[in-house]
Amino acid sequence: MQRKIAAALLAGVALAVSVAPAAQAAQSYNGVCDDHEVCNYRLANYSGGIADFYTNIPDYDGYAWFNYGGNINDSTSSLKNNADLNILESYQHKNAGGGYFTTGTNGKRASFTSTWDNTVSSHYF
Ligand SMILES: [Ca+2]
Ligand SMILES: [Ca+2]
Repeated sequence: MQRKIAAALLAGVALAVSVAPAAQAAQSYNGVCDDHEVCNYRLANYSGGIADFYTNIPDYDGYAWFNYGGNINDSTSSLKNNADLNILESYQHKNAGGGYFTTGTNGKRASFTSTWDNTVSSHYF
């Protein structure tokens, strides 16, 4: 009898272990900076609010900062490009309009120059 209980407990543990990774799967725009995402931050040094995206975003208007609030358009001050294969292009205007700067694969920018601070309105990989 004790052996049966032990086997049942072990089965329960095995099930819990196998389920855990699925619960942690990366999700776009959930406030967590995951692999393969571009993660924008409201303030310098990756602080003050986050917006994390897995895909191109042609218009930042309508997205809000997690943990901070407010529209993300024209208010990014630092970012991470967690994409392994894709260079990130951050644009001054929506729909890839205006000037842009690039951030390499797995690159980071702890702060922007004054020209780019609080200007980004779209991004493309
Ligand atoms: Ca995420
Ligand atoms: Ca802009």
